[in-house]
Amino acid sequence: MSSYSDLDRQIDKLRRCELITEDQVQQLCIMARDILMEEGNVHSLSSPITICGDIHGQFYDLMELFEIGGDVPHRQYLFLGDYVDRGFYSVETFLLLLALKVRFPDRIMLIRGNHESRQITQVYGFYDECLRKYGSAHVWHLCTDVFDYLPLGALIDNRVLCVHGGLSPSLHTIDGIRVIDRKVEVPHQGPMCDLLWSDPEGSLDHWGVSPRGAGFLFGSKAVDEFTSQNDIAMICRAHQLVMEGFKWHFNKRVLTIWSAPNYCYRCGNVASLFEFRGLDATPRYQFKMFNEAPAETRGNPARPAAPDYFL
Ligand SMILES: [Mn+2]
Repeated sequence: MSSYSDLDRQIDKLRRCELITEDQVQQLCIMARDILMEEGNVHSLSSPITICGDIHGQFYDLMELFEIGGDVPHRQYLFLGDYVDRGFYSVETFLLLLALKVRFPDRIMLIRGNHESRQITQVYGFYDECLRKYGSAHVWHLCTDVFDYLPLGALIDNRVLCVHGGLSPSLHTIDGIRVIDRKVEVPHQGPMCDLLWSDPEGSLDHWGVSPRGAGFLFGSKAVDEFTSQNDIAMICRAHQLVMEGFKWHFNKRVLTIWSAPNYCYRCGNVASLFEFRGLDATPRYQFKMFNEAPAETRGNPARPAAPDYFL
């Protein structure tokens, strides 16, 4: 087993965007799995907490995020998934977040996004990156095995439900999420798939077909019913690029948070963090906005930008 000092050295290395060895990755993934296995599908957390949306391998922008939001373990973080694919540093990004999780399990929470999947990462970059940086698919296998253990959601102060995508027509209660057998590859359909793939749609009452080909579009009445039945104040999710970094839907009962500035190094969007401090009579929170890391700190991208379609 690695000691904390070994782990701290690996974290220092990863913070410099340097790779740790394959043996260290293996050890880290074993420890991470043991921790994640003990977490429920919907992990309970307490405010104050900083909630972050998609990162997508933009390592140097993640460093900006910690610069703006404060460091682990001084701040408590919840990341809403999509750590990998698209950006140039999925390996370093995921391994750093995982190492922080192992080192400070109660101060950083990682839930699963639709990109934390064997199938998606073979198309959108993470698999190729592992092959390029480690010379084999071993690290990809280790990481994607950890993906299966990531929780599907988190519940803050019993009143704010956090998931990567959104609601599912086949889930009416949070208890219904709690009993899913999550320790599998993301299925192509069904409740687990929907939690990771769905999007809010303002023009809908209930449910619509998603143009993504997975998950659903959910409307205002679907949100009404779910929030009142489960006595929650709001749903916080990520999954969709918003140029302004965050977006409210349905009279502030659903929030989209996006934390990859200048997504794919060319979208020109700002990113944000959601600092949630609790619910009294009204929710107390603050958004912190941030831009991409300066070009001189991020080095040269190893390959051209990704194609047009943003999953
Ligand atoms: Mn997503």
